[in-house]
Amino acid sequence: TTTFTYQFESQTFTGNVSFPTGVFIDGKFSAGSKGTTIDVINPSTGKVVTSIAEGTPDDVNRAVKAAKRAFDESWGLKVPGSQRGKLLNKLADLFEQHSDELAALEALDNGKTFNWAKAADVAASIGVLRYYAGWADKIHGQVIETHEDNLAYTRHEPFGVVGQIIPWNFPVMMVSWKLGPALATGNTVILKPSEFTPLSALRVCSLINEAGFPPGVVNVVVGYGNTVGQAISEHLGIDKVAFTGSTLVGRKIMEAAAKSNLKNVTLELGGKSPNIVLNDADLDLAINWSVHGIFWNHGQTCCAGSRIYVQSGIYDEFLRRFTEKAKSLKLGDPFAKDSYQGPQVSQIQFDVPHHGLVDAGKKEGATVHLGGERHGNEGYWIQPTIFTDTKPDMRIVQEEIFGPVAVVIKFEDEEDALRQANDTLYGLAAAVFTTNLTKGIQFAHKLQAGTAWVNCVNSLQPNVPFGGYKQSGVGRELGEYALQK
Ligand code: TXE
Repeated sequence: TTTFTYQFESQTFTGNVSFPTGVFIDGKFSAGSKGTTIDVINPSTGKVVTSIAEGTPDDVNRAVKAAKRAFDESWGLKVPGSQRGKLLNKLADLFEQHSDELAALEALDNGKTFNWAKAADVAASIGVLRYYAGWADKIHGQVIETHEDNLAYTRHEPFGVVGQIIPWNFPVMMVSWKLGPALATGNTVILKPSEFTPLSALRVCSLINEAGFPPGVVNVVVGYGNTVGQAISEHLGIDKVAFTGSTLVGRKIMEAAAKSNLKNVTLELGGKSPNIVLNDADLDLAINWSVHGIFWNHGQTCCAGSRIYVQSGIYDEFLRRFTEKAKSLKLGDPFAKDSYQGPQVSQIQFDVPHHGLVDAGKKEGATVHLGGERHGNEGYWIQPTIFTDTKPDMRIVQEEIFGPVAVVIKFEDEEDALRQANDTLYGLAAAVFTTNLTKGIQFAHKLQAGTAWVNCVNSLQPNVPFGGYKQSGVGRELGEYALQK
């Protein structure tokens, strides 16, 4: 097992960060069964940081055996909820103690800025772990009266071994969203991080040992989707799979689950979330949130407010000030104090938004109002980009771009805005800006989305459920809801 030490020297974080590079099974790190490795790239430069062990389907088999044994012998309902909660709280403490390090790892292989990673991703992860630690000893069923001499009761039992496949856009936060409810309810886990961003999850493995979780309760196998991801989805020894990623892969996972053992599936998939700004909106508020909605995390956010519908009375002023604000965002070294935007995560996540969709928008005749080009000569930066003069059926209006690319669309009539907002195969999130709260709430109820925000965006709380309508997903994460399935 190798541990790699990376030396950071930046204005924000200076020091060494060590992270293990093996597959993590039964509490131990080892090479993958084939002995091959995956190169981890720093998206700011396009250069290799290190290489880590490549997990394989054989490693998944090994992990399932360890997870099953741990479930039967040292976890599940054998361990009191209070003990599961204590360990989750200990893990949260360790996240707190190592938050600089975890944030630095996010900046290193994901490219998000250190400051955002620390203030948002790592802080939110701690909140989620603590929230589920609190639930661990409060999970119970009901007593149901059936007849005077008779009663029935329900028991909330864990699934057993659960598979968790997560993406690269919020690497450490997705670890917490997945581990929190699964461990609180007594499941054991095989987690597959994205092959692009494995470093923070690997570091978390050593924190899991340090916290004192019994070996085999959490196993982490980094590998490719079509090998390790597929093996998890079709494994007969896995009782549930939870996935966050593309709608395309979500379909494959559901199919593999159906064809194997009908394992329970939750999916958190893509989105093309509308953000509606009405004539009576507080413009400062609407502009600030709209900028954050699409440009935060470089547009690589499943609930990004990528379609901005603005009512005609304020359209010109909104567009002018939204553009100014977008122009002022500082692109640069993720470790620099004043950077807002780092690079896209990978060559492919640069090519698809930039060469695929931005070029499609230009060809289909939309106006590039701002940006539309690469930023810098190395790494994967895309300029904050705004399209106007779009048509509803254009690809940039319909498809998830997953880059810093907004379409701003003028509308007259509120009913028309609602119709356009709902004209999508997705339904993850939506937002409306208005100072008339009654209208805001009425609007929110008519938006076909798992989450509808009024006068804010991207507000994710540990205790509030999150998930999609339509092809944005199946099931809910976070909140009490995530304990149920
Ligand atoms: O996602 P994938 P990609 C969207 C976004 C993005 C697009 C493609 O639009 O541009 O998806 O990104 C694993 N069986 N989102 O291709 O492939 C993979 O290894 C099992 C939205 O990177 O879905 C990784 O761990 N697993 C999204 C995870 O799936 C498979 C976040 C996600 O990768 C697999 C990411 C297979 N056959 C992308 N193939 C969100 N909802 O936030 C791949 N994987």
